[in-house]
Amino acid sequence: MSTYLITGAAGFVGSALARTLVESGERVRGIDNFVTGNRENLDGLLGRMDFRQADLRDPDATALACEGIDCIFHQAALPSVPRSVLAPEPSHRSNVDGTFNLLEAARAAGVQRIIYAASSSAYGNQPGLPRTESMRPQPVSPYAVQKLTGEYYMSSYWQIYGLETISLRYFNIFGPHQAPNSPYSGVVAKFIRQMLTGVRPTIFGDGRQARDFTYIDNAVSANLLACHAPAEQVAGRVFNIACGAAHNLEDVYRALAHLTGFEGPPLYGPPRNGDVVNSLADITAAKAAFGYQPTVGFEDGLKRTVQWHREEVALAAAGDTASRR
Ligand code: UD2
Repeated sequence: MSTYLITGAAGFVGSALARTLVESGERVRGIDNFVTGNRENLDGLLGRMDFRQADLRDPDATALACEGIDCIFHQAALPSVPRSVLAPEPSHRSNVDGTFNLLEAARAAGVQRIIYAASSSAYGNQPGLPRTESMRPQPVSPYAVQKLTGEYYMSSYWQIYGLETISLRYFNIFGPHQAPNSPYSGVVAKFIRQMLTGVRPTIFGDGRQARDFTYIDNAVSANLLACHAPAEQVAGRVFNIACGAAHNLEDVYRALAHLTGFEGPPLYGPPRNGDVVNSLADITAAKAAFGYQPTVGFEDGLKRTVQWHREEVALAAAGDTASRR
Protein backbone atom coordinates (compact mmCIF):
# COMPACT_ATOMS: atom_id res chain seq x y z
CA MET A 1 0.00 0.00 0.00
CA SER A 2 1.35 3.44 -0.94
CA THR A 3 1.75 6.35 1.45
CA TYR A 4 0.87 9.78 0.10
CA LEU A 5 2.08 13.18 1.22
CA ILE A 6 -0.08 16.21 0.51
CA THR A 7 1.61 19.58 0.92
CA GLY A 8 -0.88 22.36 1.60
CA ALA A 9 -3.28 19.79 3.04
CA ALA A 10 -5.39 22.45 4.79
CA GLY A 11 -5.72 24.46 1.60
CA PHE A 12 -8.47 24.40 -0.97
CA VAL A 13 -7.14 21.79 -3.40
CA GLY A 14 -4.99 19.96 -0.84
CA SER A 15 -7.88 19.32 1.53
CA ALA A 16 -10.10 18.12 -1.32
CA LEU A 17 -7.42 15.61 -2.28
CA ALA A 18 -6.96 14.59 1.35
CA ARG A 19 -10.69 13.98 1.75
CA THR A 20 -10.84 11.84 -1.38
CA LEU A 21 -7.80 9.75 -0.48
CA VAL A 22 -8.77 9.29 3.18
CA GLU A 23 -12.31 8.27 2.21
CA SER A 24 -10.90 5.64 -0.15
CA GLY A 25 -8.94 4.16 2.76
CA GLU A 26 -5.51 5.38 1.60
CA ARG A 27 -2.60 6.15 3.90
CA VAL A 28 -2.20 9.92 3.89
CA ARG A 29 0.19 12.36 5.52
CA GLY A 30 -0.54 16.06 5.22
CA ILE A 31 1.44 19.16 6.03
CA ASP A 32 0.43 22.81 6.11
CA ASN A 33 1.86 25.98 7.65
CA PHE A 34 -1.59 27.63 7.96
CA VAL A 35 -0.45 30.82 6.25
CA THR A 36 -3.36 30.50 3.83
CA GLY A 37 -4.62 27.04 4.80
CA ASN A 38 -7.66 26.77 7.04
CA ARG A 39 -8.05 24.37 9.99
CA GLU A 40 -11.75 23.94 9.22
CA ASN A 41 -10.81 22.32 5.93
CA LEU A 42 -9.40 19.44 8.00
CA ASP A 43 -12.68 18.83 9.88
CA GLY A 44 -13.39 15.11 9.92
CA LEU A 45 -9.92 14.26 8.62
CA LEU A 46 -7.52 14.82 11.49
CA GLY A 47 -8.01 11.48 13.21
CA ARG A 48 -7.81 9.65 9.90
CA MET A 49 -4.54 10.99 8.53
CA ASP A 50 -1.08 11.84 9.80
CA PHE A 51 -1.28 15.63 9.86
CA ARG A 52 1.71 17.77 10.81
CA GLN A 53 2.04 21.53 10.95
CA ALA A 54 5.18 22.16 8.91
CA ASP A 55 6.57 24.72 6.52
CA LEU A 56 8.37 23.85 3.28
CA ARG A 57 10.71 26.76 3.85
CA ASP A 58 12.17 24.65 6.68
CA PRO A 59 14.37 21.96 5.06
CA ASP A 60 14.51 19.78 8.21
CA ALA A 61 10.73 19.70 8.65
CA THR A 62 10.37 18.99 4.95
CA ALA A 63 12.83 16.11 5.14
CA LEU A 64 10.87 14.56 8.03
CA ALA A 65 7.60 14.94 6.12
CA CYS A 66 9.01 13.01 3.14
CA GLU A 67 10.21 9.98 5.13
CA GLY A 68 8.46 6.79 4.01
CA ILE A 69 6.45 8.52 1.28
CA ASP A 70 5.81 7.02 -2.16
CA CYS A 71 3.97 9.84 -3.91
CA ILE A 72 3.65 13.56 -3.16
CA PHE A 73 0.83 15.87 -4.22
CA HIS A 74 2.55 19.24 -3.98
CA GLN A 75 -0.30 21.72 -3.53
CA ALA A 76 1.32 24.10 -1.04
CA ALA A 77 1.90 27.60 -2.38
CA LEU A 78 1.42 31.23 -1.51
CA PRO A 79 -1.06 31.92 -4.28
CA SER A 80 -2.32 34.99 -6.05
CA VAL A 81 -1.04 37.18 -8.85
CA PRO A 82 -1.81 40.48 -7.06
CA ARG A 83 -0.22 39.27 -3.79
CA SER A 84 3.00 38.53 -5.69
CA VAL A 85 2.85 41.91 -7.43
CA LEU A 86 2.46 43.72 -4.11
CA ALA A 87 5.17 41.71 -2.32
CA PRO A 88 7.13 39.29 -4.51
CA GLU A 89 9.59 38.13 -1.86
CA PRO A 90 7.31 36.11 0.47
CA SER A 91 5.70 34.28 -2.42
CA HIS A 92 9.11 33.64 -3.97
CA ARG A 93 10.29 32.08 -0.69
CA SER A 94 7.25 29.84 -0.43
CA ASN A 95 6.77 28.96 -4.07
CA VAL A 96 10.34 28.65 -5.32
CA ASP A 97 12.41 27.89 -2.21
CA GLY A 98 9.65 25.71 -0.75
CA THR A 99 9.36 23.67 -3.95
CA PHE A 100 13.13 23.30 -4.16
CA ASN A 101 13.33 22.10 -0.53
CA LEU A 102 10.59 19.57 -1.24
CA LEU A 103 12.38 18.20 -4.30
CA GLU A 104 15.61 17.85 -2.36
CA ALA A 105 13.85 16.13 0.54
CA ALA A 106 11.97 13.83 -1.83
CA ARG A 107 15.17 12.88 -3.62
CA ALA A 108 16.92 12.09 -0.34
CA ALA A 109 13.96 10.04 0.92
CA GLY A 110 13.63 8.01 -2.29
CA VAL A 111 10.12 9.24 -3.10
CA GLN A 112 8.96 7.81 -6.41
CA ARG A 113 6.63 10.48 -7.80
CA ILE A 114 5.66 14.14 -7.27
CA ILE A 115 2.60 15.74 -8.80
CA TYR A 116 3.00 19.50 -8.80
CA ALA A 117 0.28 22.16 -8.84
CA ALA A 118 1.46 24.38 -11.67
CA SER A 119 -0.44 27.40 -12.98
CA SER A 120 -2.05 28.49 -16.24
CA SER A 121 -0.49 31.90 -15.55
CA ALA A 122 2.66 30.48 -17.22
CA TYR A 123 1.18 31.29 -20.65
CA GLY A 124 0.88 35.03 -19.98
CA ASN A 125 -0.66 37.26 -22.62
CA GLN A 126 0.79 35.80 -25.79
CA PRO A 127 -1.49 35.44 -28.83
CA GLY A 128 -3.09 32.06 -29.54
CA LEU A 129 -6.01 30.34 -27.87
CA PRO A 130 -6.49 27.67 -26.70
CA ARG A 131 -3.23 27.32 -24.79
CA THR A 132 -1.29 24.17 -25.59
CA GLU A 133 1.62 22.86 -23.57
CA SER A 134 3.98 23.28 -26.55
CA MET A 135 3.62 27.09 -26.43
CA ARG A 136 6.61 28.95 -25.05
CA PRO A 137 5.76 30.20 -21.55
CA GLN A 138 5.59 33.98 -21.22
CA PRO A 139 4.89 34.59 -17.54
CA VAL A 140 4.01 38.17 -16.55
CA SER A 141 3.59 38.35 -12.77
CA PRO A 142 6.13 37.24 -10.16
CA TYR A 143 3.64 34.51 -9.17
CA ALA A 144 3.61 33.17 -12.74
CA VAL A 145 7.43 33.13 -12.82
CA GLN A 146 7.57 31.34 -9.47
CA LYS A 147 5.12 28.65 -10.54
CA LEU A 148 6.93 28.17 -13.83
CA THR A 149 10.26 27.88 -12.02
CA GLY A 150 8.75 24.98 -10.09
CA GLU A 151 7.84 23.28 -13.37
CA TYR A 152 11.38 23.61 -14.64
CA TYR A 153 12.73 22.15 -11.41
CA MET A 154 10.25 19.27 -11.69
CA SER A 155 11.39 18.49 -15.21
CA SER A 156 15.05 18.73 -14.20
CA TYR A 157 14.64 16.31 -11.28
CA TRP A 158 13.09 13.76 -13.63
CA GLN A 159 15.82 14.12 -16.24
CA ILE A 160 18.73 14.25 -13.81
CA TYR A 161 17.63 12.14 -10.84
CA GLY A 162 14.83 9.97 -12.24
CA LEU A 163 12.27 11.35 -9.74
CA GLU A 164 8.92 10.95 -11.56
CA THR A 165 7.62 14.50 -11.61
CA ILE A 166 4.41 15.69 -13.28
CA SER A 167 3.27 19.32 -13.52
CA LEU A 168 -0.46 19.95 -13.75
CA ARG A 169 -1.18 23.47 -14.96
CA TYR A 170 -4.39 24.33 -13.16
CA PHE A 171 -6.75 26.74 -14.90
CA ASN A 172 -8.63 28.79 -12.26
CA ILE A 173 -9.90 26.04 -9.99
CA PHE A 174 -13.01 26.89 -7.97
CA GLY A 175 -15.38 25.07 -5.62
CA PRO A 176 -16.34 24.47 -1.98
CA HIS A 177 -13.69 25.27 0.66
CA GLN A 178 -11.97 27.93 -1.44
CA ALA A 179 -11.39 30.88 0.91
CA PRO A 180 -13.74 33.76 0.05
CA ASN A 181 -12.70 36.51 2.42
CA SER A 182 -9.22 37.61 1.44
CA PRO A 183 -8.46 40.34 -1.09
CA TYR A 184 -6.48 37.57 -2.83
CA SER A 185 -9.34 35.06 -2.94
CA GLY A 186 -10.29 33.49 -6.26
CA VAL A 187 -12.93 35.53 -7.99
CA VAL A 188 -15.70 32.91 -7.90
CA ALA A 189 -15.49 32.35 -4.13
CA LYS A 190 -15.16 36.07 -3.52
CA PHE A 191 -18.14 37.09 -5.67
CA ILE A 192 -20.41 34.37 -4.26
CA ARG A 193 -19.69 35.30 -0.66
CA GLN A 194 -20.07 39.00 -1.41
CA MET A 195 -23.39 38.45 -3.18
CA LEU A 196 -24.76 36.22 -0.41
CA THR A 197 -23.85 38.80 2.22
CA GLY A 198 -25.18 41.79 0.30
CA VAL A 199 -21.83 43.26 -0.74
CA ARG A 200 -21.55 44.57 -4.30
CA PRO A 201 -18.61 42.87 -6.08
CA THR A 202 -16.00 44.82 -8.04
CA ILE A 203 -14.86 43.75 -11.48
CA PHE A 204 -11.27 44.80 -12.17
CA GLY A 205 -11.11 45.95 -15.79
CA ASP A 206 -13.92 45.83 -18.33
CA GLY A 207 -15.15 42.36 -17.37
CA ARG A 208 -14.32 40.89 -20.75
CA GLN A 209 -11.28 38.98 -19.44
CA ALA A 210 -12.03 35.27 -19.68
CA ARG A 211 -10.94 32.22 -17.73
CA ASP A 212 -11.27 28.47 -18.21
CA PHE A 213 -12.90 28.09 -14.78
CA THR A 214 -12.50 24.52 -13.56
CA TYR A 215 -14.44 22.82 -10.77
CA ILE A 216 -12.38 21.27 -7.97
CA ASP A 217 -13.50 17.66 -8.60
CA ASN A 218 -11.82 17.82 -12.02
CA ALA A 219 -8.52 18.87 -10.45
CA VAL A 220 -8.76 16.08 -7.86
CA SER A 221 -9.42 13.44 -10.50
CA ALA A 222 -6.54 14.77 -12.65
CA ASN A 223 -4.17 14.33 -9.71
CA LEU A 224 -5.30 10.77 -9.01
CA LEU A 225 -5.13 9.77 -12.67
CA ALA A 226 -1.65 11.30 -13.03
CA CYS A 227 -0.56 9.49 -9.88
CA HIS A 228 -1.43 6.10 -11.34
CA ALA A 229 -0.36 6.66 -14.96
CA PRO A 230 2.67 4.80 -16.33
CA ALA A 231 5.86 6.86 -15.93
CA GLU A 232 6.71 6.68 -19.62
CA GLN A 233 3.51 8.62 -20.40
CA VAL A 234 3.72 11.33 -17.76
CA ALA A 235 7.11 11.72 -16.09
CA GLY A 236 8.84 15.05 -16.66
CA ARG A 237 5.84 16.44 -18.52
CA VAL A 238 3.43 19.38 -18.15
CA PHE A 239 -0.35 19.07 -18.62
CA ASN A 240 -3.18 21.60 -18.79
CA ILE A 241 -5.98 20.81 -16.35
CA ALA A 242 -9.15 22.66 -17.26
CA CYS A 243 -12.54 22.20 -18.90
CA GLY A 244 -11.70 23.62 -22.32
CA ALA A 245 -14.30 26.42 -22.21
CA ALA A 246 -13.79 30.11 -21.42
CA HIS A 247 -16.20 32.39 -19.54
CA ASN A 248 -15.72 36.11 -19.18
CA LEU A 249 -16.23 37.90 -15.89
CA GLU A 250 -19.42 39.64 -17.02
CA ASP A 251 -20.94 36.21 -17.69
CA VAL A 252 -19.67 34.84 -14.38
CA TYR A 253 -21.18 37.82 -12.59
CA ARG A 254 -24.55 37.32 -14.29
CA ALA A 255 -24.59 33.57 -13.59
CA LEU A 256 -23.72 34.09 -9.93
CA ALA A 257 -26.21 36.91 -9.47
CA HIS A 258 -28.89 34.59 -10.84
CA LEU A 259 -27.87 31.68 -8.57
CA THR A 260 -27.54 33.79 -5.43
CA GLY A 261 -30.51 36.08 -6.09
CA PHE A 262 -28.26 39.13 -5.94
CA GLU A 263 -29.65 42.20 -7.65
CA GLY A 264 -27.74 45.12 -9.02
CA PRO A 265 -24.76 45.73 -11.26
CA PRO A 266 -21.11 45.29 -10.30
CA LEU A 267 -18.75 48.08 -9.39
CA TYR A 268 -15.80 48.51 -11.75
CA GLY A 269 -12.18 49.16 -10.81
CA PRO A 270 -8.93 49.48 -12.76
CA PRO A 271 -7.48 46.27 -14.24
CA ARG A 272 -5.05 44.45 -11.99
CA ASN A 273 -1.37 44.85 -12.73
CA GLY A 274 -0.03 41.50 -13.92
CA ASP A 275 -3.48 40.14 -14.85
CA VAL A 276 -3.77 37.76 -17.78
CA VAL A 277 -6.48 38.85 -20.22
CA ASN A 278 -7.66 35.60 -21.76
CA SER A 279 -7.14 32.04 -20.69
CA LEU A 280 -8.48 28.90 -22.33
CA ALA A 281 -6.92 25.44 -22.34
CA ASP A 282 -6.44 22.68 -24.82
CA ILE A 283 -6.80 19.56 -22.65
CA THR A 284 -5.94 16.99 -25.30
CA ALA A 285 -2.58 16.08 -23.78
CA ALA A 286 -4.00 15.15 -20.35
CA LYS A 287 -6.78 13.15 -22.01
CA ALA A 288 -4.30 11.21 -24.12
CA ALA A 289 -1.65 10.62 -21.43
CA PHE A 290 -3.84 9.62 -18.48
CA GLY A 291 -7.47 9.64 -19.52
CA TYR A 292 -8.34 12.97 -17.88
CA GLN A 293 -11.91 14.03 -18.55
CA PRO A 294 -13.67 16.93 -16.83
CA THR A 295 -16.70 15.44 -15.09
CA VAL A 296 -18.27 18.55 -13.57
CA GLY A 297 -18.87 21.46 -15.93
CA PHE A 298 -18.88 25.17 -15.22
CA GLU A 299 -22.61 25.71 -14.54
CA ASP A 300 -22.97 22.61 -12.39
CA GLY A 301 -19.80 23.59 -10.53
CA LEU A 302 -21.16 27.08 -9.84
CA LYS A 303 -24.40 25.61 -8.49
CA ARG A 304 -22.56 23.27 -6.13
CA THR A 305 -20.26 26.07 -4.99
CA VAL A 306 -23.11 28.51 -4.33
CA GLN A 307 -24.89 25.80 -2.34
CA TRP A 308 -21.83 25.25 -0.16
CA HIS A 309 -21.44 28.99 0.48
CA ARG A 310 -25.15 29.25 1.37
CA GLU A 311 -24.65 26.59 4.02
CA GLU A 312 -21.53 28.32 5.36
CA VAL A 313 -23.31 31.68 5.55
CA ALA A 314 -26.28 30.04 7.31
CA LEU A 315 -23.97 28.29 9.80
CA ALA A 316 -22.17 31.55 10.54
CA ALA A 317 -25.51 33.32 11.05
CA ALA A 318 -26.73 30.53 13.37
CA GLY A 319 -23.46 30.81 15.33
CA ASP A 320 -23.98 34.56 15.69
CA THR A 321 -27.53 34.08 16.89
CA ALA A 322 -26.42 31.42 19.39
CA SER A 323 -23.65 33.65 20.75
CA ARG A 324 -26.09 36.54 21.24
CA ARG A 325 -28.46 34.39 23.34
C1 UD2 B 1 -4.28 32.93 -11.62
C2 UD2 B 1 -4.17 31.74 -12.59
C3 UD2 B 1 -4.83 30.50 -11.93
C4 UD2 B 1 -4.22 30.21 -10.55
C5 UD2 B 1 -4.40 31.46 -9.69
C6 UD2 B 1 -3.83 31.30 -8.28
C7 UD2 B 1 -4.33 32.84 -14.78
C8 UD2 B 1 -5.10 32.97 -16.04
N1 UD2 B 1 -4.86 32.04 -13.82
O1 UD2 B 1 -5.65 33.21 -11.44
O2 UD2 B 1 -4.67 29.38 -12.78
O3 UD2 B 1 -2.86 29.87 -10.67
O4 UD2 B 1 -3.74 32.60 -10.34
O5 UD2 B 1 -4.02 32.49 -7.55
O6 UD2 B 1 -3.27 33.43 -14.63
N2 UD2 B 1 -11.17 39.79 -10.29
C9 UD2 B 1 -12.13 40.79 -10.21
N3 UD2 B 1 -12.62 41.12 -8.99
C10 UD2 B 1 -12.19 40.52 -7.85
C11 UD2 B 1 -11.23 39.48 -7.93
C12 UD2 B 1 -10.73 39.15 -9.17
O7 UD2 B 1 -12.52 41.37 -11.21
O8 UD2 B 1 -12.68 40.89 -6.76
C13 UD2 B 1 -10.66 39.41 -11.61
C14 UD2 B 1 -9.13 39.43 -11.72
O9 UD2 B 1 -8.66 40.72 -12.02
C15 UD2 B 1 -8.93 38.43 -12.87
C16 UD2 B 1 -10.08 37.43 -12.69
O10 UD2 B 1 -11.03 38.07 -11.86
O11 UD2 B 1 -9.05 39.07 -14.12
C17 UD2 B 1 -9.65 36.15 -12.01
O12 UD2 B 1 -8.91 36.49 -10.85
P1 UD2 B 1 -8.50 35.41 -9.77
O13 UD2 B 1 -7.75 36.13 -8.70
O14 UD2 B 1 -9.65 34.59 -9.40
O15 UD2 B 1 -7.54 34.42 -10.56
P2 UD2 B 1 -6.32 34.65 -11.63
O16 UD2 B 1 -6.89 34.69 -13.01
O17 UD2 B 1 -5.41 35.73 -11.19
